[in-house]
Amino acid sequence: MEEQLKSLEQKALTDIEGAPDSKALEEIRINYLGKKGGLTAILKTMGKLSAEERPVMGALANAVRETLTAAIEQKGSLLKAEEMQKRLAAETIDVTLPGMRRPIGKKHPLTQIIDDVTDIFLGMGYNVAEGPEVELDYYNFEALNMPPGHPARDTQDTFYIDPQTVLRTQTSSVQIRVMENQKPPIRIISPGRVYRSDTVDATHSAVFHQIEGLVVDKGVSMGMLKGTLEVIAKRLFGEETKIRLRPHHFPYTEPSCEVDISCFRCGGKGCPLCKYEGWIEILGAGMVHPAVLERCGIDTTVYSGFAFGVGVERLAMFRYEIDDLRLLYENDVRFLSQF
Ligand code: 2NL
Repeated sequence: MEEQLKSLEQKALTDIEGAPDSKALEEIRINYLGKKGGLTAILKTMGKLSAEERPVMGALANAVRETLTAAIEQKGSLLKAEEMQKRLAAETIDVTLPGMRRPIGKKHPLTQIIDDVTDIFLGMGYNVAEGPEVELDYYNFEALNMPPGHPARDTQDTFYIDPQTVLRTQTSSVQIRVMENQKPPIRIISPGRVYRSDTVDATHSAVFHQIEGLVVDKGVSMGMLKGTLEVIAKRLFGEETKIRLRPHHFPYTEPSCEVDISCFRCGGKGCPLCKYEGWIEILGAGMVHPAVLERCGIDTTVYSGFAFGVGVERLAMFRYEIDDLRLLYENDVRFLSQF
């Protein structure tokens, strides 16, 4: 038996030494030291030994088990270290390779216009006011001199939620709310989404954007309105741009006007962009109607105001020379990335 044990030990040590990897080493361990392994098989024959031999062989078997266990442990940590080295080498990341560039987005042309106009007005001391898109009929119409039955509030042009509630048709409603809650001086613009029950075509959309402006203070005049509009026109369309005011009618301003800019493409000579007019209509404006101010609790013996409204899509179509406004809503990056 002693020889059997010695020979098993020798063979096992040779196998352990030659194990190519951790997996093979584990197989070797099971082969020699496992429940059905070589050492157990020898120990099972211990019964045949004499009472004197048995403890001696038992001790020898234990010594063999300890020797082999230690050898396996030592080889195991050696193999583990080797395997880790190999993995590190195989999984090395080349940090000098060029990275994958993330495509960077840009502002939607409508957002660009709103942001540009907002910047110009912030620079002149205006604040930005926002308000609900689902609005009371009162703020959208009645407060602006459009009582029930007034032609300008024709049900055809308005999305009604219920008889008192509409999707706002202009952002004037926001400005009425500000006038109710703040004392003059008031200098605000209200950019935002507005809704009209229009059939969609190249120049109409049921959902579009507007920027309105409002100034209320002592001594506010039509001249100040004209000066203000001139500043925006020049900033948006170039310093050589001229403006022209034509008489018009809005229920909420008196007097009212429509405002044209000289064509930035031909300088006023006439071209396809301005339809050979030399002028392009860009906004509506006027002095706030005294009845509108009074309804908001503003004393018209002390204060006066001017207001204007501009369609953002219309500005975008001229500024970027887009001939169909539906392109602005399709979110096709090939189109949007040009601006
Ligand atoms: C247009 C016309 C305009 C206003 C909007 C306004 C607001 C208040 C009081 C009086 Cl709170 N007026 N806004 C005034 C004149 C014209 O917009 O054609 N927009 C596209």
